[in-house]
Amino acid sequence: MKIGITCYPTYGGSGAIATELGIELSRRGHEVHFISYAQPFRLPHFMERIYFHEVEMSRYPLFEHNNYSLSLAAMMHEVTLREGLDLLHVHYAIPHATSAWIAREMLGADHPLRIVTTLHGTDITLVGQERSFGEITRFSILKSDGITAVSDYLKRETVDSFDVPPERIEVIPNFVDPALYDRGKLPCHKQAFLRDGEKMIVHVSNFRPVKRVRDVVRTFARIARRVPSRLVLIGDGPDRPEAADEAREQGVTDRVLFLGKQDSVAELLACADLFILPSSSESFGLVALEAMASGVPVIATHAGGLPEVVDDGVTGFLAPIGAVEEMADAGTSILADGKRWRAMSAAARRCAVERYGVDVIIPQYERYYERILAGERAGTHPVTV
Ligand code: GMT
Repeated sequence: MKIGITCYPTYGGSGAIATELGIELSRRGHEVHFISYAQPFRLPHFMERIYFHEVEMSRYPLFEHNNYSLSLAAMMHEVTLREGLDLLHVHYAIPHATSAWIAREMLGADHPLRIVTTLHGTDITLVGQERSFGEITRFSILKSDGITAVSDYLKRETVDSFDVPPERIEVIPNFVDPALYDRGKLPCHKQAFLRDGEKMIVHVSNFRPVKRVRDVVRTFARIARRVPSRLVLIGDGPDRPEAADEAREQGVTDRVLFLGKQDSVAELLACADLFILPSSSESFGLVALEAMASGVPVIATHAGGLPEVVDDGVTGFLAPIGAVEEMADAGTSILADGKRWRAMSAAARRCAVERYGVDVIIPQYERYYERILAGERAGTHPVTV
């Protein structure tokens, strides 16, 4: 197949998944064309059968506000014609699904191009529910030939909030490459952060309010009183100062490290002892899966799709949103009991490989593409506005 992939190319789980999907598809013999404003951050320099098409923005002075969605549509149209794409797979509904729809309209009704849209999370739970975006989000989703959601939770949200018929949405969960997240093979950088005997607790996010970074620090502070440990914070975003304030208030500033944005977290997760993700909303929680693949037990909340990823008591622990005492008690008991930690670490790795490994999930995408190309075309469904 010849597949065009569009995603947000900078940081974020949707861009990471879209890029890893492209890499895996190319390994399986498909030709993949990334179409975006920058090269996806997880794309290595050269890989066979992978191409990158940079969307150029018009600099005409009248366009004070940029026209990315239109430039993207124009590039999707051009690449489809030039490269003979069979399918455009867009990640994150807005504006990618809208641009893909414009490109397909430009090609005309007889052109066989098909569009698959993967819903990732905030495109449904936040952005799509802004009053000005609601209708165009729904329209663009419904005009896609295929629609996938990364969790059962996100499917339910899309059905409930956007009145999309449930049979139109296929759940294909996020995935992880077990070979990339292998604590047995990767170098450990623990000595750069920790003193002998200390445990390494990690959080990775974009430091937005939904991530509840104050809860990360509060939970850590309570664990650190009982188990010698340090908190390694990876990523950056608007709530980073909140995390620093909380560390000061909790008196743990000297045990909290801010590493900022990192392209790859595999080597850091490879030596982590515990991962904390206390989000108030999370469609899936890809970083939790990456931690599990690295053999790291995960402390998370019951929010959104997290209970689909973390098996409470087996691969980690789930608590109500904001329940820092519960999370801290669970974290402490896991870290203080070596036998329990080893069992959870092994279970986390096993679950990530057996349920969410690339060899399990990528064939699901391939089969779904085949169904869509064979004519199962959701986009013909009438859109009532
Ligand atoms: O909204 C974000 O946090 C970023 C967004 C993205 O585009 O990367 O993350 C969403 O998609 C990820 C990949 O499918 C999921 O793992 C995250 O759970 C999801 N974020 C939220 O639902 C908040």
